[in-house]
Amino acid sequence: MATRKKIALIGGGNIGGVQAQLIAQRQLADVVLFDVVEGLPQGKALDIAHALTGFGSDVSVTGTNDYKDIQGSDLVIVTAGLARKPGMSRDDLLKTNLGIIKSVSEGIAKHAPDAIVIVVSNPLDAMVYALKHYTGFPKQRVFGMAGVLDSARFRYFVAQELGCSVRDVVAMVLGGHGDTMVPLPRYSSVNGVPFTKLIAKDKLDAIMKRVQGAGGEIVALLKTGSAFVSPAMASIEMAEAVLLDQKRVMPCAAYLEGEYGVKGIYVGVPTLLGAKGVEKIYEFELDASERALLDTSVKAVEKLIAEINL
Ligand code: TXD
Repeated sequence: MATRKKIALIGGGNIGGVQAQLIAQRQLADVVLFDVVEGLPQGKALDIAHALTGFGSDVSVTGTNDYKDIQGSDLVIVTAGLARKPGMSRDDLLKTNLGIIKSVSEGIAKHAPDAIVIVVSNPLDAMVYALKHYTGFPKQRVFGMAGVLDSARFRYFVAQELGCSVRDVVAMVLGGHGDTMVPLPRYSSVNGVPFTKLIAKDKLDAIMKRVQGAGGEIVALLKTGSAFVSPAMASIEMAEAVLLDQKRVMPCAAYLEGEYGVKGIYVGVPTLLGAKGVEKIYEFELDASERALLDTSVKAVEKLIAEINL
């Protein structure tokens, strides 16, 4: 008899709490919320558990400060780390979050050595690279959440512009999770009609600029942290693709070994997500301007990864 899958959420902060709630509401898996702050994961888990009756959900939701409790997790999602404050770039989090990712990697490698790991912590492209390095897990089992959020933002802004349902809008965003990310309007469409055929260039350029700055826009408004519902939702869409073996085609930060002419770093590319993690990387032709934008983004990621010097 198939038993329920198990997800460990490493980081019980703003995003972790929403992730736990979404997993419970969707009855996706049993969930263990881990954090280093005493009481935080336990309190959030208990609160969500008290809502299971309302959700009509029978998953188990627990909180812990002990890595032993993540034993046997099929999937681990990592949000451990500091979030941005106004005026901070994602890169400003590098040194602090690198130390956190090192300790998190040790806990995962010891207690969930066969798990698939989705990294969310910023600066994303460097943190996912560091976690793969520290855990020694194969590239298929370690990947980052960025493009699903960035493309969700792209889809939302286009749906708003056209007054159509978000369900009929698909979008592709490549590259690093930063200001140099590469929205691809040519490969984004409303029911098959490319954005470039539906929206005037100046308006589309303004939308793409807003997508690149969307994280910072929320940080400036919230003042005390960064986006958390939309990143949680994006990571749970990826978690579902893995745990339900959905073979979704989603932009993920994946480890490249020659794809798109890139070697040895994580970059956002279209991937096939299923039970084994990143099961395939899709390469498609880019025109000269798209290629130039991707090269700029790759250079930004390479610079960041060089700084962590692993
Ligand atoms: O698209 C994306 N990938 C980004 C990611 C979108 C938005 C936010 N992005 C990043 O996720 C953000 O810049 C942060 O680096 C992470 C988590 O964001 P969140 O908003 O959840 O931050 P919080 O609320 O500060 O939560 C972080 C938790 C907090 O409860 C700490 O106690 C915990 O991390 N923490 C740890 N957990 C485990 N182990 C260690 N060592 C640890 N240190 C701190």
